[in-house]
Amino acid sequence: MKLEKRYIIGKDSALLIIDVQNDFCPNGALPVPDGDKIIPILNKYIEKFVKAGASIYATRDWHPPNHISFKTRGGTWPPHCIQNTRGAEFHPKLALPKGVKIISKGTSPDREAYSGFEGTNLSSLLKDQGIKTVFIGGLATDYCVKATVLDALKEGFHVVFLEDASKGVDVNKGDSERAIKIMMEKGAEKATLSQIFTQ
Ligand code: VGL
Ligand code: ZN
Repeated sequence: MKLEKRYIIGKDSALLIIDVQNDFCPNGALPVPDGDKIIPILNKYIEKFVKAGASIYATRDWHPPNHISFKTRGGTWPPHCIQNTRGAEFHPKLALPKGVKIISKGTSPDREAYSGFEGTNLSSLLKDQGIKTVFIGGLATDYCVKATVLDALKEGFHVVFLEDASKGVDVNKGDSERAIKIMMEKGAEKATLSQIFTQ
């Protein structure tokens, strides 16, 4: 039996929760199948990170009504996560703690931004705080989670993809598996809740 790596989280660790919004959950405008199933697990991660005094960031897709990614503008997706609508709100069951830092992305009409780092100050916020390792989970594995993981690696962070706290869209069968493979090849590690410990 292979011993699982243990991750001990502290003040130099951050949890990045990607786009756990109503529109990406069942009954939303762009639902990830079973997207809401990760929420109870994410809440357990949140508890551990709060206990460890680690930081918690939540990204949100936060589009203007005329966003370039929408089919209405020749893009790929149905309109989703439009600023200040119910679909753009975080899922009500997600227990975001006091002091969570919210990062809005995809806010310019003419620019797509899958990654939480794209067009935001996320990288400098993390670096100014002395964050070395980011633990990333959320929606969707094959789009925004993948893009955020790859950018975090480029920015020089240690990156741990949270396998049990992420779900993919799988527009094409196997997209999520391929996304995970690419994240690992580029240098991310993967973990589940039982591997996370507080000091
Ligand atoms: C996302 C498609 C379009 C995501 C955002 O959060 O993964 N996917 N916009
Ligand atoms: Zn979007």
